[in-house]
Amino acid sequence: MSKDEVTLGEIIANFKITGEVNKIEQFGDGLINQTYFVETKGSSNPNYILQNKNTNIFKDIPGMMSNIKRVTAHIKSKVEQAGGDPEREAMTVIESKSGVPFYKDEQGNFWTLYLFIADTQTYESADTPEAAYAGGKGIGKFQRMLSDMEGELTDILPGFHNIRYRFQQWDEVVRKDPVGRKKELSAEIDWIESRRGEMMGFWKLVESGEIPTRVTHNDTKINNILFDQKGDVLCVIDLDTVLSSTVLNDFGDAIRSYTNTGLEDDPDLSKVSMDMQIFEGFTKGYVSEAKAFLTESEKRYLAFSAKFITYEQVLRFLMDYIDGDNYYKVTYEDHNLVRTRAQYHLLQSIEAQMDAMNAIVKESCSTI
Ligand code: ADP
Ligand code: GN1
Ligand code: MG
Repeated sequence: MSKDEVTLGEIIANFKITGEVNKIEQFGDGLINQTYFVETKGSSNPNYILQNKNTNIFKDIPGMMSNIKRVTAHIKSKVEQAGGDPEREAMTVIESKSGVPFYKDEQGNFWTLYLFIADTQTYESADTPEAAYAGGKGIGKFQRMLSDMEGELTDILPGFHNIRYRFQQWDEVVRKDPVGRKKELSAEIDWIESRRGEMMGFWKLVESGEIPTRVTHNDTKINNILFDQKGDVLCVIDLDTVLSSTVLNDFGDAIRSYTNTGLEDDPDLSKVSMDMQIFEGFTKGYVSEAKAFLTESEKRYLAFSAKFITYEQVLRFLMDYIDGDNYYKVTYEDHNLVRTRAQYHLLQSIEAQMDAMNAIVKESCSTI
């Protein structure tokens, strides 16, 4: 084993695992945490997913893990009632040897461990309307299973999809311009400012309660879902952001990633657009499950939520670029600016197709 593996091996030794560690390697394409695959010796022992949690972003890991324990316990009970496999259809948190769902090392880093769910597939975008339908059904089912969970979750990320809060952050970062990047960005800043009123208008409906608050995932991009070999959603993962918010965040963020014909950080804007057939597939799958709880006000804003979340993502990438790249992992100097432009191109494509999107939502809600 390499030096890093030895160190990681020492971390894992603090968790209640079954079997002996064979190999540890970096895993996945997440933008926030460091993720590792932990292989154990012997085919009867489970493998694991180890994560070094990003404490720059997550300030309350015990609170986060307590939310995740509650959500996974609730989902597992639903899966069991339906005769499914709770270790494949829900995340399983492995406790540390001191009996808590995380381990804090001597440097103050927080680590978590989950059972690895084998024989799955992950994607960066949906290739077919059928795949999008499966994804929509998966997110709708995730929300439906949690729709009767009692008690509030701890708000470990205050203001996460709260655009009023994002504008406060934005105003401060733009004012400070800490690394002097603002002077080149007047067009990009105008993309944000010209839509500010519209976005606040929507958010006021959430603040007034006209659009209700429920248990939501808040990071439903397609690579946070494990599909089985048949292409059905097996398990919704990356539960770090489970919070009480509007389900529209989950629908909107999924549309932002599923329907994109290019990459989230595509330097070639001609590849980026919103695919209507994928939108239709996802919407139909989502509504088939979510009709059990959606209110009229939620249905009315489903299509708009894709615009809202994509706009928010443009703002977040641009804000991080102006701030000097402190939030998202970047692999080259202008990465956050490239992401900003690609997401803005997607936003324009969504805006151009809004009438057709609303028509599909209306039809799906009345016929399914
Ligand atoms: P991040 O918060 O950095 O996005 P994720 O929790 O999404 O981290 O994990 C990164 C990747 O690791 C996922 O996209 C997925 O491919 C894989 N992964 C995470 N948890 C599991 C699991 N329990 N079983 C199998 N694969 C997983
Ligand atoms: C982050 O953790 P990951 O890579 O699944 C981010 C999301 C963004 C996304 C953009 C906690 O998601 O909000 O939409 O990157 N997660 C957090 O790809 O900020
Ligand atoms: Mg992720």
